[in-house]
Amino acid sequence: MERRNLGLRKDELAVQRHRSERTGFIISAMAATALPANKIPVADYVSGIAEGDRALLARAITLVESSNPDHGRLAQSVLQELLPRTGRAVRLGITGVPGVGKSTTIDQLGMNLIGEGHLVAVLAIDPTSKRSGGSILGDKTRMNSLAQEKNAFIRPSPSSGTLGGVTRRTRETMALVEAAGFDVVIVETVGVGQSEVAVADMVDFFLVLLLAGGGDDLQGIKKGIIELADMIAINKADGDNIRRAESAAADYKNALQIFTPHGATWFPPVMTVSGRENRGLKELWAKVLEHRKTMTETGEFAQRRQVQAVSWMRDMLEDRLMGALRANPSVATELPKIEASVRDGRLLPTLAVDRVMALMGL
Ligand SMILES: Nc1nc2c(ncn2[C@@H]2O[C@H](COP(=O)(O)OP(=O)(O)OP(=O)(O)O)[C@@H](O)[C@H]2O)c(=O)[nH]1
Ligand SMILES: [Mg+2]
Repeated sequence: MERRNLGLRKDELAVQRHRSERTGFIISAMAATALPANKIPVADYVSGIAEGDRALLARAITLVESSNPDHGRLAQSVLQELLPRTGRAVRLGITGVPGVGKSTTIDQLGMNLIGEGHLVAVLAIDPTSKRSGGSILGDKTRMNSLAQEKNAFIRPSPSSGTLGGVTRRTRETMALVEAAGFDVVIVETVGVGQSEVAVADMVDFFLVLLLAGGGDDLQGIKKGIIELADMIAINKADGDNIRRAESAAADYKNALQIFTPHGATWFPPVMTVSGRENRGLKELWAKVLEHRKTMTETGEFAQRRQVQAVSWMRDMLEDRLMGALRANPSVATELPKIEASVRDGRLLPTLAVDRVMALMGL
């Protein structure tokens, strides 16, 4: 047993063992060997993932999430080889304030899709996870059904790093799960801060979940999320709440007319759903497919993916440059002093930046 553990941290092992018990993943012959994750040859990762091997997929994701540069390089080689197998999934982003019912909806929608023969992967971007210890998918009870489903793959948000870093890792994980044959990838993000923009920038369809709430039914519009939305769903339209949800939907419909440009191919629909009661989710998925068909016909689908690929590259470039900056020893020594001078008003921010750039040789 001890030999098998080689190369995996204790916590990683615990997670893997836990996951395989819960979902019944088959541990492959390859993963069962004593090889640490960074000693498995690229070709074995590639063929294993292409065959849908969950254990190798999980280990490749671990490489993607690792901060070790050797792991990073190996992950990039694997991703490059798998590139032709990526891009075929329906990529759906879901956002909404905490408690709006994202996980419940994903759980139910995911089960519906698995019932239709799909393979569903759920990833998360949770900028708050550092503080809250990974709330978004950490609480297993939130996706009870999917968590036990062998045709589902749930991966919580990488628990550390900048939003840029988390975004990169989620994109790369998306590529890996697609290569492993998952044909629906759902990315959940909590509706705070910049993470919505990041998710909207990596999916084909961005769904905003809202609640009918007393008086502030247009809360989403204030935040500017609506401009990113390909669809709005008022959730928890069940029990006593149905009428209120429908009235909120009418308000949003009106408001959206102001935000959608004239001549747009897609007019974001507004629906009421109940994730808990599986109400409206069939219609919701039909809209996702309709959007895909319409946008494919006009060429906007391909265009969106192209723009996203470039923005992925730019985000990575920024991430890498910032990484190089932080890793530079002279910057590490000088930066606190430079920042202190800026704080005291002795040095202009622009000149401070010049100095840092000079330290980098730029
Ligand atoms: N009535 C009703 N309650 C729901 C529905 N969906 C979720 N809930 C309840 O709302 C609470 C929050 O649901 P979650 O699915 O965890 O919400 P979330 O948006 O994923 O929350 P965070 O991950 O914390 O941001 C839970 O108590 C759910 O049981 C629904 O469709 N109807
Ligand atoms: Mg959740």
